[in-house]
Amino acid sequence: MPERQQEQREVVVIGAGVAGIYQIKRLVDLGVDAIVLEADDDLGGTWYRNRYPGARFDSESYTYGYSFSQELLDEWHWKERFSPQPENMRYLHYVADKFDLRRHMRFNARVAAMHWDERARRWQLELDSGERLSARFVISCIGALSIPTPPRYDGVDDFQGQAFHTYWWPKEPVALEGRRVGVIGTGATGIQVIAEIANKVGELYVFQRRPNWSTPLNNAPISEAEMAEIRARYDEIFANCADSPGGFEHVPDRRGFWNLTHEERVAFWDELYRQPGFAILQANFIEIFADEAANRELSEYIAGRIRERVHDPEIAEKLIPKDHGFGTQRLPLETRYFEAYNRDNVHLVDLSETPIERVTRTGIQTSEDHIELDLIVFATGFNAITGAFDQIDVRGTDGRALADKWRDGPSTWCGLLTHGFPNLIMVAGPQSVSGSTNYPRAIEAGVDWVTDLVAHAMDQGLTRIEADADAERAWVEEVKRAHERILLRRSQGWFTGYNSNVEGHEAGKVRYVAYFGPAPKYRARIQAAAAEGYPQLHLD
Ligand code: NA7
Repeated sequence: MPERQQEQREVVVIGAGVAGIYQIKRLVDLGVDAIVLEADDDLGGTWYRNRYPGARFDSESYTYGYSFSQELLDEWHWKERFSPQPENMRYLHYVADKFDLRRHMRFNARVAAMHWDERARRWQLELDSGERLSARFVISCIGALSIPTPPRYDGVDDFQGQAFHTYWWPKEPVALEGRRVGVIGTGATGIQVIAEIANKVGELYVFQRRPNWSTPLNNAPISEAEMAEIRARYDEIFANCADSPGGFEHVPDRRGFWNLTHEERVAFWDELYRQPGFAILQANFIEIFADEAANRELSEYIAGRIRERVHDPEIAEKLIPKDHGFGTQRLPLETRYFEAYNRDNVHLVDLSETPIERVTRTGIQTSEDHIELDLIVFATGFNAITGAFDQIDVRGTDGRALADKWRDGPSTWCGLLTHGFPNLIMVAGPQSVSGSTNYPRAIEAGVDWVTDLVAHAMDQGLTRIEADADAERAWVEEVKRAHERILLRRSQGWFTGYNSNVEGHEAGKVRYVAYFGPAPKYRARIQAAAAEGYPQLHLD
């Protein structure tokens, strides 16, 4: 313990991204003594880091922004239906400045450890600088996709050119013109970056292990007049999002897949394919998520679209997923992604046929070829949802490590608290609904719930809040049941906790990291818990 007086806070919020910004706003308004600790040197979280070319929302911008301030809604003009990263950062800065939140944030403050002190009923936190703080409550806003996972190929460190994960895309401009660029990974990130840089680089090599389904984003500018209409409709927009299973304005079609003819379904899909964003997924028939025959028919339709757009039929086949149905993994949205493969400078390297053997000093060696490269971009994903917790040495009651408790997968009550770790409250935590919906909508609901709990604790003079072990077990069972109901249960992606670059997260080992029931049902459940005086929690 250092000589000087240790800093004591009522609440420490970890992370100054979309969740942490709103969380600190609510706590400040409540008059709570709170501070945000942010590991990075600025706010913005995912939007601060993911500055690779092509990074943008795939939620409609006006459904992504915060809903809490009428003034903010009146002032802010979203310029594109799906706003790009630089604009998103301007927005988050605008919010932080408008509400004077920056003075409650400390940057370059990475939490290395937090240990529960049962006697004091406080968390003792240690930053990687060695500095210590103590807090009654810790609210984690640490990001579901904040721990990038580069591949574990031999020789990665030997490469003499530039190489980085998309999450670490440098702030300074990266030369692309005339260069030989390799992109490894074809998830939502790879698909954005590939489509954006295909016509800017010399040669582009796409290293694809498994293709993903992807459909058009259908982005467009938002004019002053349209923005005025959106502003007038904000109440309705947020009410629609709150009512929909995924937190979007797109509402599932309930006519019944099998009540329509094949021709009627195709006509409907033709219309959805032209619509913006996740309409093709969220406004589709609900049967596509659980009924294999329905899903197969839709997948075949989308495959047909890919065949239409890619000139070379062999390449088209390689870009069509054969191992999972449409919408059973996170759906990437694209802008002229498939057309990129019609360019002479874009080369698809199918790793299922010619796997990468190693990275060399000058490029990538596959089982067939050595490909010379100037720049390698790893779009290889994240240690999703639990990864950011694993980075902190979190010790609960009896010194138990959270990483141990969650070794085979997380276990929480509604993604908000976890037994054995009192006073740690999670916004968008594992097994909450956030991972599977329009993030900020779920985040706002989560922050509001957490803030009410903190207010309740202050009111009642509570110093210890812990999830009940049985209530937690029941929630984990509910999370599993929701998985079992949908085809997604068999897919390999971060929704099911798969990541080939992380030990123990291999294919076939499902980690129940997110709740896939409808968002309104989830929200009703946590609101009911609050209304009933939190029977699933031990309050003391
Ligand atoms: P994802 O969706 O996890 O995609 C990662 C991609 O990288 C995927 O195509 C993987 O192929 C591929 N990958 C991962 N490791 C390797 C190795 N070692 N070799 C070759 N290819 C590899 O991450 P994203 O960043 O695209 O998206 C994450 C979320 O960020 C996204 O859903 C948005 O919400 C924002 P695989 O399928 O595993 O064979």
